[in-house]
Amino acid sequence: MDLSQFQQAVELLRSAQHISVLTGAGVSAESGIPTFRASDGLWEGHAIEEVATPQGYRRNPQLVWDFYHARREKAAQVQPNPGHVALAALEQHWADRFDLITQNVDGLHQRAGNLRVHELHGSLWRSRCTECGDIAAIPADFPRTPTCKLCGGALRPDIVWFGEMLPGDVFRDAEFAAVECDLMLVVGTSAVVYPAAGLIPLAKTSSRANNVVAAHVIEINITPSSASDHVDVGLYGPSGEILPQLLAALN
Ligand code: BV8
Ligand code: ZN
Repeated sequence: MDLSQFQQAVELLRSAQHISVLTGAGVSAESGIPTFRASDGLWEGHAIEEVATPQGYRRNPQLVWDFYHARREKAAQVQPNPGHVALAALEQHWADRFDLITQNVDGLHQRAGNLRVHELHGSLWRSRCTECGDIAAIPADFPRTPTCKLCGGALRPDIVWFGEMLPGDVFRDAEFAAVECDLMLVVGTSAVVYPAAGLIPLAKTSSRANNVVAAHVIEINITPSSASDHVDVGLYGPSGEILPQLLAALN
């Protein structure tokens, strides 16, 4: 990692008034959860269209549930890594001037202690009724083929699939956090999925009501991403190492 870039990142953190963080699958990689695109388009052996689209669910709801049951069981077995823990410590410091926007559905940010988490793509830990829309936490004794307790309708994972809208309230909060912040950390994302990736240029170009300084952007990734040309500082290495190093340099 480039030390002058690291020093620049520390200075930006020190002077930040409001921090927003955008995370992707890479922040959970060191916990043992496979990233989305490392598996050349196959996701744990499945084509994306089969398991992460409404068409795939309609075609074979059981296959989709088995895919998400397996990912939920895997997420239950792993622990937040030092990168997750460092992000929770950052929120402790900035409190209500800190927002964590995640594309991840594994719940590891919350398990590490983050409270202000905006889950853009839903959660492995919730179901949604295809009939009455009820959203419920998934219990330990969840059946393989689940039905709604309220109306008996078929349940689906409470996940945003390709071609589906993000939850309006969540995305609005995420946009607000991108506009409000004067520093955005972009951690472990290939930045190819929209509208999530659009939050990065939004942070850079937007200005807060009371001042014209738009946000600086720091990218933390093991390799450059689609966002790299637009970031102010790039720190390339594992986020589970870099985030704790940044935190230590602040203290
Ligand atoms: C929408 C479900 C429209 C949850 C996900 C053509 C047809 C249809 C749609 C589109 C199209 N073209 C564009 C679109 C829009 C589409 C899109 O953006 N497609 C992309 C692929 C081109 N977007 C959508 O469909 C969205 N909805 O547009 O609706 C609409 C409009 C009006 C009305 C109706 C509809 C919905 C997008 C959400 C899709 N759901 N997942 C789940 O099961 O997980 S997205 C999926 O990608 C995952 O959620 C994942 O989080 C997300 C982003 O990927 P990343 O998190 O970045 O993961 P990735 O593996 O790619 O990268 C990992 C990174 O980590 C890498 O950079 C790697 O270097 C780094 N890394 C690895 N290890 C480490 C590390 N970094 C640091 N440390 C490490 N140790
Ligand atoms: Zn129902």
